[in-house]
Amino acid sequence: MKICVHGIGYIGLATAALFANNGHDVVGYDPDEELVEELRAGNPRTTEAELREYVLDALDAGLEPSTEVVEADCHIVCVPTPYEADSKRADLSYVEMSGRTVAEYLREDDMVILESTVPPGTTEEVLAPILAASELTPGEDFSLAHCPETVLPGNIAHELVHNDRIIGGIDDESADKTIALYESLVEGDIHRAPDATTAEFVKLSQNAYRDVNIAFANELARVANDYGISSRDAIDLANVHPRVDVLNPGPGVGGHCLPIDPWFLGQFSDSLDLIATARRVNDGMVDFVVELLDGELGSLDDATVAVLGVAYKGNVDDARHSPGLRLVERLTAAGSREVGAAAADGGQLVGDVDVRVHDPHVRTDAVDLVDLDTALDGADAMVVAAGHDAFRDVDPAEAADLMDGRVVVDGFSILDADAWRDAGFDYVEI
Ligand code: SAJ
Repeated sequence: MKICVHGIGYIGLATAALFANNGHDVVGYDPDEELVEELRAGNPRTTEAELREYVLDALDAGLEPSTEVVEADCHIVCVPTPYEADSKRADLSYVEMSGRTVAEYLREDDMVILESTVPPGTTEEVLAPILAASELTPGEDFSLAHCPETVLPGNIAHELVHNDRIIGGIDDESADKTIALYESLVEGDIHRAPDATTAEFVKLSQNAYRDVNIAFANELARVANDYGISSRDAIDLANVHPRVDVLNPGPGVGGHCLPIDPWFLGQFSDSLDLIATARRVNDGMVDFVVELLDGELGSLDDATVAVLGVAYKGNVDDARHSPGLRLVERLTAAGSREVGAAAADGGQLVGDVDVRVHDPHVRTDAVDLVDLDTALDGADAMVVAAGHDAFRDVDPAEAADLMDGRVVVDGFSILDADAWRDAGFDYVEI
């Protein structure tokens, strides 16, 4: 089939590669000329080694990155759906723009598939009317379905092929055609949703489920701290029960999915309660880290803190919405230096915190990154804010030589606690 993938930034590129590696004639459209040039030169932006190989194979197989849309048997929309932080609503402008573009190129019997993560109702209520501007009728003259992506960053090449997929069409024939297409590509099972809105809802529910479960672990961590016990020990023991599986607490939830997608469930519903609370619990974990630091140091006033890790999770290079970045912001932001209770209620207002940031994987303009020794040199405290394996190798004796203070807050419980304590550190884990 001739396929046109709209948006080849991240998931779109992987999706375009999936189709090209399965013998389809694929054009990957993106208006970003630099991105298209880089791909044409054989330089995909990903740092995932397997995905890189997978994309290079696809380019060999004829995947054509392009700044031009083409007529195609199937248009797959993989554009971003950023969220508006204040309103917690999805910005659907890229989906709408893609819809208008697809409408210009649409022919009878073509297929249109939306893969972007969107609020329930988007395929039927937003995209279908825009595509109808082609003067073809959705569901009658062309098929339209939602097939959400589910790949885990860090393991994209594998999950792209092996994960189950959920597909919901705006009518039965749209679903049938889309299911047949994906069945020819993936090794996971294809599950038919009753309609496109359900497929959209399912994708958001999966991420909200994970977010709520992480919030539960995070709340346990805060409560355990009040009782002076280790939440990790407690969770390990709780999980021996056959029907209990508590996730891992940490300094918060980052990435472009979990901190955002749950809010999309509330785009056309007023019923979010637990899901919204979980979001706040997870976002509040950065304050918990600040409280721990403040408590261990006696005061954060004029302290020097080394933050290790601004990736949103371990061993990835993606810093979007990361707890590490939020922590840096929280420690340095002028208006947010109240620790614990608000200053007016007896809480303490801390002075300037000198924050040094190190991350071996991330490249970002959001913060100044320094090497490990520079970060630790003269620091009063060190915080592990991303679970990179590389941090396991930080030598406590060398850290003790460099640092002024002896406080370590381990957000992911990845350091060897005994080794750090033996080197004289006050070691605290979340
Ligand atoms: N995290 C914890 N504790 C845990 C697990 C995760 O604090 O026990 C944190 C991580 O450190 C990270 C955040 O949660 O900051 C999210 O990481 P993640 O590995 O749970 O998920 P993502 O965001 O990388 O990918 C998720 C996945 N969704 C689910 O697991 C339900 C992935 O399958 C989706 O494709 C992806 O969102 C997406 O694109 O929506």
